[in-house]
Amino acid sequence: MILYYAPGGCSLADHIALIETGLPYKLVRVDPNKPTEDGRDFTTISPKGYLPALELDDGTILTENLAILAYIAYQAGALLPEDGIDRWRALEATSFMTTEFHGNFRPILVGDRITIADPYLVVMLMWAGKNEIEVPERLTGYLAQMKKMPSVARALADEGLSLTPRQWFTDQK
Ligand SMILES: N[C@@H](CCC(=O)N[C@@H](CS)C(=O)NCC(=O)O)C(=O)O
Repeated sequence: MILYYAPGGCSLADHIALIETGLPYKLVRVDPNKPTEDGRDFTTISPKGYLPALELDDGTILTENLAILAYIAYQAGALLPEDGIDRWRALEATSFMTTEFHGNFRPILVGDRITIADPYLVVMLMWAGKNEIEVPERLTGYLAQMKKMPSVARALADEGLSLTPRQWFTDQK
């Protein structure tokens, strides 16, 4: 699989999920109005021009965070409980973030297991930090815990980002 990403963009959620599951993947960086890292016009890969995009092993391109995160979870048999209400809560929370994250940040965590909602919430909370938007202490504590996860630290390092989002987009490679 190939994840087309922009450093610190919402594709970071998929990047963390890929690392967390241990599935094999490659990264191709996409910057606005530039050829992809490997020299292609991104709109020939994904005509919408939006990130993230995931290229499956058969060349199929999948877009939309909710679909990509659910696909990663399905392939790995992880990050999305197989049944029970937590499965639907994880999808509910991820859908809420993809559609409504510009609204209020709310405590929407699912149970005590990591699901596909968590990497997305990490990105949203980091964006909040970058924009100096205050979030409830409970979520600040959650983010501090999540930043200690090896998958989060590795995804940030791979994208050339610091743990302090305020510096994002100025300290990129
Ligand atoms: N609904 C999409 C939204 C994706 C999205 O907004 N991606 C941003 C990067 S974080 C983007 O590619 N923006 C490009 C643009 O606005 O032209 C999803 O959840 O995947």
